[in-house]
Formats: sequence, structure tokens, C-alpha cells
Amino acid sequence: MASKKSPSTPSASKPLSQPAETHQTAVESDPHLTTNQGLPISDNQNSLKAGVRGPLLLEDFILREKITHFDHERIPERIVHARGSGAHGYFQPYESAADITCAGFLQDPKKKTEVFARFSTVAGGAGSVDLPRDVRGFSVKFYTEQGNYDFVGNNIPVFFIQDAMKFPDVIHAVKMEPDRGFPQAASAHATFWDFISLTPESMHMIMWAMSDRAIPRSLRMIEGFGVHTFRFITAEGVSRFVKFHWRPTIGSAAVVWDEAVKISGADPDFHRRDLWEAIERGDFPEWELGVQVIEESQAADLDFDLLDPTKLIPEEVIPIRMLGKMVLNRNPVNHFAETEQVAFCPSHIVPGIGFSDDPLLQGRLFSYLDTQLSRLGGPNFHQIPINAPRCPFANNQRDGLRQMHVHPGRVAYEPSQISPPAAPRECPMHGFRTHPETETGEKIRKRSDTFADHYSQARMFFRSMTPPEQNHIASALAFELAKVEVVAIRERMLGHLANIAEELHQTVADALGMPAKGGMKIAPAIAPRDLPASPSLSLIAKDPGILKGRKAGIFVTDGADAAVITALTAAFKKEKSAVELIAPKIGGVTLSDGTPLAVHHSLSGGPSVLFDVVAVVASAEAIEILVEEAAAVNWVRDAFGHLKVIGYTASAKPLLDTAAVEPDDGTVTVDDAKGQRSFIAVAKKGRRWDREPTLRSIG
Ligand code: HDE
Repeated sequence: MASKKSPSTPSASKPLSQPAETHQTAVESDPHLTTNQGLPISDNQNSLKAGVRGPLLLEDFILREKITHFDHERIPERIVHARGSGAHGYFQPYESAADITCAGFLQDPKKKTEVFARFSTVAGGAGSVDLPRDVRGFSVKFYTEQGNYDFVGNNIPVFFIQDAMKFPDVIHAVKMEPDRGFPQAASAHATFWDFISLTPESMHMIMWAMSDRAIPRSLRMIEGFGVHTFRFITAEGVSRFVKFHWRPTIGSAAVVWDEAVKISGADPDFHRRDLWEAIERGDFPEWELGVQVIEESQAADLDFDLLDPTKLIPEEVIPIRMLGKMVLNRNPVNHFAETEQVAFCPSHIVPGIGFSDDPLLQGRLFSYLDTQLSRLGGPNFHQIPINAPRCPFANNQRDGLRQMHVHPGRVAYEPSQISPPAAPRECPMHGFRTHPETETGEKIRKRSDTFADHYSQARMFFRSMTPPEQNHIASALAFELAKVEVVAIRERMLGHLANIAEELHQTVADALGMPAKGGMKIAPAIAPRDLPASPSLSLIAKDPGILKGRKAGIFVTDGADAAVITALTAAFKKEKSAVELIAPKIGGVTLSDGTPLAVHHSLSGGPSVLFDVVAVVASAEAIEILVEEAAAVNWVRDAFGHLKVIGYTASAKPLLDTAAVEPDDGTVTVDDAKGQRSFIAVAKKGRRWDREPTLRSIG
């Protein structure tokens, strides 16, 4: 506990709040390195040996303490969502939501509530890459005055399964296969598709998981969803159903699959770094929190069961009411203490919010507390600073592993006549009350018939996508199924796709080289219906057309035009886009006017996949050499292939020619102010989707 404080990071080893302060103060005035018992250490470089070249002595308690602590540095990683990135911030409501909920943090527009958010992938281990095709977790701990409220959602509004009983199965199927220990963080393997092909309820989620949503450009750009139906309850006890939504204020965007593959090698920490750097440069990620509100009487009119977590309510049917905004403005001080030790539980709610009987949610209410017991070593994990409520908390729970509080007094029960007057008592006025729902029915293990339509919303999702997004879904399915060596699994999946959309089935069958009309015939429990399309589900359709929050990469060389670089950098900054410079060597370049210019990346360390929009500002002499350099040619070729807008000085044109760049609206010369303006205007529109069919076929 009494670890030494580094003089350069005065608060680094300090608990965020809470007790234990006493452990620190003992060393605060002592600059020496000590053991955990406070014994000053005279030599931190050499172990105790029998002679300078002799064996180590068991007596070296200092070495043993240091190594033992090191050996136990890791705690069990989360069984799912192991790889995460976190940040601190606040939530502030726009106005009082008292008409729908009495939750304290949603009442006063002047009041900010402290939050900690953690974003994660699902399938991979803690050391896996940031950009596999996967669902992203979206968790937020609100430290409210009525206790901690944990929002534990995903970036996809529906789930693979309808009943908690199936969760270990779907996760075992997607995780690395147990005999061989691979693949890590990938659904493209036989066991996943084996399970999915036998689980028709997963088809809607599969459409989302194969869509661009599963390869987000940035964690700052993901949408978040509560998935299940929850309740909002007013002070008068009126209950309504709600579906939660988080919307990033800079809009959502994805990478293209080939970028995801390359980014995973070029920067496995792409998302974590992006979140960290954005917060460090003051470009704070923001999300609006909203709800779709459904009157209890309205629930029966919906054409699906609100308790079924494989269904969503289109915004076109019930619009989202925005309640307030979350801003993440502070990076963690210590990844382990905060991001790793944070414990989210869907059962952590506050008055004004309630659960529905969704059988997946009901299972989760048990699971998260249970998992913390093994991950965080016992029932006192709420005392770890990142988990501790910021409001006072008191009860008669005592002792247990890793107890950090020293509870005074002889009474740890109630009722009691001898407890002090200030001892905690239940509070009928302000205490949490479960909504008094009437439950009737047999004890039964059975899926409700109202959960049986597995294809209509999958079809709705697919048909709501723009053509490029539909092609991406087909390509993702073809890629994943091509990795499944068991032909029967592929055939069964084709059978499901035929039930979702014939055009999708045919495209994937063609891409797999499976016979025309290939696949198994799968009889749906309920014939799929043609629901109206929901354009709000498409990312491309609601692209905000901004550069804010994006990153530009300018490739510069010796002799490059200083004025052009200055103008472009200023133009991107004006749009609130980050700018990074790339040069053949990390030592930087000397510009046309003789000034030296420092850069952020060398060519090999800064491939164009890391940027949203790129420019090449180069001298003719440098380009003459670079056309022979594969890394430079690929930099441009990839940018073009990934549909990026490319700005270039006329002198750089030979490099574009060597990379077989076909000039189009998205390739713009930037030598003068007019060109620079039109480059920025085109760049704002985002990727050149019209280029894609000329470059890639499905599969
Ligand atoms: Fe989780 N889930 N889950 N899950 N989940 C966990 O809890 C579980 C589900 C989600 O950033 C675990 O602390 C069951 C849906 C997120 O720390 C565990 C079921 C959704 C996170 C667990 C589900 C989620 C978790 C593992 C089916 C979206 C990461 C470590 C009944 C609404 C939280 C932990 C963080 C983590 C169980 C299904 C979201 C094992 C049993 C649906 C974002 O308790």
C-alpha cells in the first residue's frame, strides 16, 4: 500500500477518494524507495548473492517482496469485454425530466453529475487489438447523489440471444476455440457460425455485427444503446417503458474492412490512442443521452414484444427525446486502478429507473455482481475508489476480503436500542422502491410465442442501409463464412440469408462460389414481413459532413512548399480537425523556404490508414525518389483504395500516377488558395463511396 510517490507525478499513487489516505501520508515526506513495510531500500539494482558471481540467497526478502508483488499484478480479466478504454467526465441534463422520471440526476439543468465511461470490445482478451469485427461495449457509471447508476450497454441496439440461459453458449462459440486457442478476437471461425446458424433469433444482430457498426472509426463516434427495455418512473409512481440511446455529437463513422485489417497491424491501440489523444488536446468527446418513451398502454400496439432484446423500435415510429449531454474531459491517471478495476452492474440503478422482465436483462441482474466477486476478489469491490459512490453510503455489512473501512462501534445490525442515534436506518420516503408490477403465470421453461419472428427486423435493417452499406454486409458475411471450413454451416447460413433478403442471399452465395440458389431451406417459425425501412439506422445516410473530430495526415518532403503546408494546417484546424505530418524520416524535413519542420510520423509509422483525409505536399525532387519507394506508393494507393479525399501539389502527381490513382472528384490539387478551399469542402463530405464499386468486388 505504502508505495513511494514519484516526485514528478504528485498525485499518481493517491487514492481518488475514500480512506487509505493514512497509508500515504507516512511516505509523503520520505523520498526514499521503501519496501511495502516502509523499510528504506539501499540497492534497487542488485539482488543478494553468495559472492558477486554466486547464486541468489533465499534470504533476500526485498527481492522476494518485489517479485511476488509483480507476479500478482494481473487480476482475472473480464470474461467478455476484456479490452477496454475509459475516461472521466460529467453528465448534464438539458431540462428537468420530472414528467417521466424522478431520477435525481435528470432533474436540474444546472447540475453536473460526475461519470466514468468505459468502452470495450467483446470477444478478445485484454491484450487483443482495437479493431476486430466486434460489438463495442458502452458503459457509464453515473456517481449520482442517490447512489451509483450504471448504464451497461452496447453500440448495437439488439442482442444475439433472447434468454440469459444462452449467454455462456454464444460467448464460448465466439471466443477462441478451446482446443487450439485461436482465433483471438474474431468471429470468422467455425464455432461461432455453427452456433449462429442454429440460432435463428441471432439473425437481426448478425446483420448489425456484419455491418460497418462493428468496425467503428473511433470510440468517440459510436452510438450507445441500453438494448433492453427499461422503465422510467415518476415521483407519483407512474411507470413508462423506455429504450436508452447515446448519440455522439460529432456523428458516427466506420473504417472500411481493409483499413481495419491494416490498422490492426499499424496501430493495435488505434481506438484507445484516439480517445486518449482527443481528450489530451481538449477535443472532448460528447454524447447526448436520449430515450424513446413508450406508454404502458402503447406497448401492446407494437408489432413485436418489448421484452424481446432482439428487436428495436425505429426512431421513425417513436422519436428519441434527448435528455442531456455527457462530456468526457479527463483521462484516467492509472489504467489498472480505474479502467480495469471499474465494476459495472446493470443492477446498480437509482430511484426513477426500473427493469423490465426481458429475460436477458433479468439474467444480467445476477451475473455482474457475481463476476465482480471473482475479478475483484470479494464483496468489498465497491470500496475501490473508482467504484465507490460519491454520496455517503452506510449499512451493516461488515468485514470480508479486502475490507478497507475500519467500522467503529459494537452494533452491526438493526433494529437496535443501543446503536448511536446516527446509525443508518431504512428510509421509506426516499429509498428505492421496485415498481409494483403484477406478475402471474406458471413456473415454466419456455420462450414466449411473441418472441418468434426472427427475420422481419433483420430484413428491415438490411433494407434500410445505403447500397455501399449493403455491400459491406455482404462482403463481411462472405469473408467470415469463407473462414468456416464446414460446408454444412455455410449452407445453413445461406438458408437464413434467404429468409432475410433474397438479394443478400444471392450475393453472398455468389461470393462464396456456392451453387446458385445454394443453401439449406429453413422454415421460419413466423414468415418474415416487409416492414417500412428506417433510414435512421444507416450511418452513411446521416453522415454529418464535418471534419470536426477527424484527423488529417499531410505527407511532406524536403523542399515542400512551406506556404501550402501552413495554409492546409490552418484550414484543418479551423474545421476542428486534428492534423499530423508524415515524412520519409522521423527527423523531419527542410521546407522550400529553408525552415526545418518537425513531423509526427515516419512513413512506415504513419500509414495513410490512420487518417480520415490525406494530402501530399512534396517537392518534385523528392517525388522522383519516392516513386521507387513501395511505402510511399502504398501510402497513396491505400488512401485512394480506402475512398479518401486526397489533396496533392502538382509536383506530387507522379506519385499518384505510380499508385494508379484515377483522378476523380476526391483528388484535388492544393497549390493555391482556391484548390485548398475546394479540397476542404470535398473532404467534409467524407469518403467517396462512388469510387468503391470500381475498386472492389464483394467477397
Ligand atoms: Fe454483459 N457481461 N452480459 N452484456 N457486458 C459483462 O461483467 C452478461 C450483455 C456488457 O466495461 C461481464 O464486469 C450476461 C448485453 C458490457 O466493464 C459479465 C449477459 C449487453 C460489459 C457479463 C450479458 C452487455 C459487459 C463481464 C446475458 C448490452 C463490459 C465482466 C444475460 C446491453 C462492462 C463484467 C465494462 C460485461 C454478463 C449480455 C454489455 C460476465 C450473463 C445484452 C458493456 O458479468
